[in-house]
Amino acid sequence: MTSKISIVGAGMTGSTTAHWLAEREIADLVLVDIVEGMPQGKALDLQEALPVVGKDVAVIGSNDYAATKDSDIVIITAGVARKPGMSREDLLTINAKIVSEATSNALKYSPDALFIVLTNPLDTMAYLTMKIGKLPRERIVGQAGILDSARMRAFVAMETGISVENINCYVLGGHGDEMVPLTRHSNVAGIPLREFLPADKLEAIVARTRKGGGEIVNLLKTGSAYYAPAVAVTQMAEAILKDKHLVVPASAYMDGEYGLKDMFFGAPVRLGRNGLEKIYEYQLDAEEKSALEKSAAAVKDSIGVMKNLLKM
Ligand code: TXD
Repeated sequence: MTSKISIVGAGMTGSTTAHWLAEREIADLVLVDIVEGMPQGKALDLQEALPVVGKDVAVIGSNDYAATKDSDIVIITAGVARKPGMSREDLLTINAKIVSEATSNALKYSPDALFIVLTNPLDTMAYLTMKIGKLPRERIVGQAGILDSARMRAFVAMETGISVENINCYVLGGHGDEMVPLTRHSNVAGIPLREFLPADKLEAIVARTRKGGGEIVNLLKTGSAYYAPAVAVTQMAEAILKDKHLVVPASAYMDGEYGLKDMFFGAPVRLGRNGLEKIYEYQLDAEEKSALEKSAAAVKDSIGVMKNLLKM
């Protein structure tokens, strides 16, 4: 492989990301974690699976960032995950320290890498990565929107019995319970979702989407979702390495878009080989704007708390 992706945090999300990425055969992979032996063990297990599926990808596990040298992309999933009753914000204090360390260490060995952050609270941790790494906004995005939109798509498919391939949904805003599922912009085979489903069903889908992460946390009892988040970040990494100019919902640094400044927020972004190429702005009606402002306020609060905590 000519490309290299390093995944920091070889827990549920990190290792599942390695699995999806290996299947795509787009880059050699490195898993880094602080737990001794664990990333090595998972990497070796995955390496031994690849002959069966016929994929030629090198997978290395390590506790040392030296193994990540010259990565094209660094994916950060290191940190603690939610337990039942916890919000994503509850993770802030612990994860801020872990993400800061991960960013600095990864940059030592891959000064030109693009970063994709998953660690929660997502928009705040992406902001932290950008500031700690002194990265231009092109080089750092956070994964949230593909996942949130995929959840909404899955719920619409369950409700309608129609193929997920026909269902397009868009979720805007922060990766928290105030996220904004855009029903007006979502559709089934081009037919607006609002025409396709009765209002009460649609409302229930919006509510379930907003709490989609919590639903899984409550079922699992230990840890949070990982299959869907991992395949979402895989799609982002693939779009970057293949220079696809793919537009996906993701968390990006806002510099005036949607009237927001100096914060990360979920919006449609175009991804290519240089990372973030462009942020698109939807025309929003008054109701959508007010939902967006609520979501932005929640993210701003979280970033404010982190800045105080780290005296940034
Ligand atoms: O879509 C999204 N953005 C999310 C984010 C979807 C799923 C998970 N999301 C968040 O990712 C979640 O809320 C957590 O903050 C992270 C990681 O979740 P995961 O489910 O993968 O948690 P695990 O299984 O506990 O794995 C975390 C790993 C674990 O192996 C730790 O040993 C490791 O992180 N860890 C570290 N690795 C490297 N360096 C340091 N300092 C470190 N600290 C912990």
